[in-house]
Amino acid sequence: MALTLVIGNKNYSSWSMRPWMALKATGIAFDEVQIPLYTGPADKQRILDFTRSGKVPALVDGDITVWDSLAIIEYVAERFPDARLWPHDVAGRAHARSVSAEMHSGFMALRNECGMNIHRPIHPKPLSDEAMSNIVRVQQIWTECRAAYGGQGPYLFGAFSGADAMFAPVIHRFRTYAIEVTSPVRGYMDTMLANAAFQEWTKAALAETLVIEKFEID
Ligand SMILES: N[C@@H](CCC(=O)N[C@@H](CS)C(=O)NCC(=O)O)C(=O)O
Repeated sequence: MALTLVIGNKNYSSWSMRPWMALKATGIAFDEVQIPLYTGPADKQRILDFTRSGKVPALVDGDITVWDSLAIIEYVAERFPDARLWPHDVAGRAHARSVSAEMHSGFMALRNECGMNIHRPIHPKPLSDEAMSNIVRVQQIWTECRAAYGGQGPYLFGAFSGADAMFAPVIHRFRTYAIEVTSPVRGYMDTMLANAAFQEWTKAALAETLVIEKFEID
């Protein structure tokens, strides 16, 4: 039975993008159910019918439903070991899981001040000190990963991994908010921008016309 991934608007739903990228970039077949976010009780109920968390993403695999982006990526990594969503070596896996968990639980200021909005015209905006230090930390993570694993391929851990999926929306944030980045970080962003799955999500996001006013603040 095919997997079904329940997602929100591709333009705005950064949490949906993460497991979608993990599945798509590794060639795992899945169906998509897209439910527009913040439109009112009917769409909210559609999400609740899949997961009582009331949030996307959720993954349905037969009788099993997994919700929350990182739990879905962990589930997919376990269910499809050939997809190699985590690095092969134990140290690499520990590192990839740590940066993925750090992304999942942190960077609140960056997330709040630079929401993913793929169709936003590119321009900078004033950011708080907290957001600026989040940006420094993201660049530090990416630079350390690339320095350690760059010899094995162009992604954070050489081959594409769950960590790239977890950071994928940050590429759009850095791009649309015109964040100044170092040259190694730019190189990694270019790799992600050229990724076929990343481009497919982006194209679909740009084709969406539904606007969520509260995410169009700047
Ligand atoms: N920690 C969750 C966050 C999920 C989340 O906040 N999803 C948002 C969309 S990006 C959502 O479903 N919002 C709809 C709502 O709250 O009604 C994850 O990692 O998946």
